[in-house]
Amino acid sequence: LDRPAPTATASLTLRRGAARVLIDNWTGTSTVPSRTLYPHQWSWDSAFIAIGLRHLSVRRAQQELESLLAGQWADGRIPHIVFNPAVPHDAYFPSPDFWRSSLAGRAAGAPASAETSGIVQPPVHALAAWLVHQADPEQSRRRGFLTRLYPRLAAWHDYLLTRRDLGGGGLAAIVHPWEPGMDNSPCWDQALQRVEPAAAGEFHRADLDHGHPVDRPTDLDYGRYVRLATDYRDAGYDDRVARHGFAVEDPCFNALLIVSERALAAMAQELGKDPTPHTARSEELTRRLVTRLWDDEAGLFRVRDLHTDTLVDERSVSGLVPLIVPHLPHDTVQRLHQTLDGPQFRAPATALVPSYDLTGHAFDAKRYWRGPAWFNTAWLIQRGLRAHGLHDNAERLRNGFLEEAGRSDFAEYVDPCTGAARGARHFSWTAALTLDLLR
Ligand code: 9WN
Repeated sequence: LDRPAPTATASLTLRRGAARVLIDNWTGTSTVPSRTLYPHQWSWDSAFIAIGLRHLSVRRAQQELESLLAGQWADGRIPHIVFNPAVPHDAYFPSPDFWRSSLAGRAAGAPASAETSGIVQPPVHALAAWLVHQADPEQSRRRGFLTRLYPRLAAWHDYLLTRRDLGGGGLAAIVHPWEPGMDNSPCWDQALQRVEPAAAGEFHRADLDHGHPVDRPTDLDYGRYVRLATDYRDAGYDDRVARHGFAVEDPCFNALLIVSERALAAMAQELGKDPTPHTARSEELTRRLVTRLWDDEAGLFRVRDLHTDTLVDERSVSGLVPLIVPHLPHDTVQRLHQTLDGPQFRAPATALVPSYDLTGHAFDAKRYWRGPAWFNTAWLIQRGLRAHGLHDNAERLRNGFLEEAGRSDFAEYVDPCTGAARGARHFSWTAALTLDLLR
């Protein structure tokens, strides 16, 4: 699966195709992940999208992040969805009338001016903001981009490291399977067993109007997602009083927090502020990530279930994404590299990284985060490989990414056993990260 770098002509075709996707998915203030499946603004999607948009229009990339932050809550949380009021409620489930953020979330500081969800997604935003700034520092300074973003992003990280340190071990916890952005990963199966699903008749799954049932989470999964979100909403989305039926520490989520904390340090420096609180925090987080989530025998990071305070016995791509953390112990990097190249994650038909262990008991080549290979995790891992000087592997992943993004018409994900495109097409972060890898 060693693909050559794209030729100049192939690069031009890819660049045009990717730009077309982002132009078509732009709503005027932000970008939808997909016109069909996801018709609102999603949190970590927007961060990846801004990273690509900066190559087309720095101004638009800034707007992408700023419109997301318009939905930020007073307690610092950045919601996982900011709803577009022009989109009919039946176009996506759960809709604003399920979350009821402006009413139910008032005490936790939900904005009155926008309807949002009440949960979060991985903190890629500060990394994205810093990369957007770097695309045109002069223009960014003129517009006061970082001056506006820095305090908001710092408040976001503060929220995660105070209200969400549910395990008391200094890492951020997630309280819903939608929060890590890997909704139906087998990593959550054990913890979800404890959650009584909402009855199927209580909700209508709009995702099945556009997506294929074999590609998507099951009805049982959805019953549990609805139950957890309902309970959180009924507790006013207030982490001080909510009794979370699901609480885990996810390696990918926390690795992104570390990298974003380093981006905050760079921003602080640029703004003439003291960067050391951020560098110290990123170092402390790195130590905690290794202490709490590293499994040397498995050769990757694992999820910690906070209800049992044990590591979950599943191997997923989330445990490989921490390669992106720059100051990992040397041995840890070597083990991660071996795991990535071993039988569990080296897929027969894609250069991308499968979302779950190919040899694992729950592996399913088609179903969303239970096996399919995704473009955002490949982008993160190739960045991590580069950060640790593993340039040949990074290049192999990059070339494979570009080839498969083009061949799949910018698919949401691919089947790692056949290479077939799955899920939505013209998916925004696939297009955005293509632009970034084309440089
Ligand atoms: C629920 C938008 C989002 C991504 C997630 C992906 C999927 C939503 C869904 O789509 O989740 O948030 O309806 O399945 O799992 O990573 O951010 O692209």
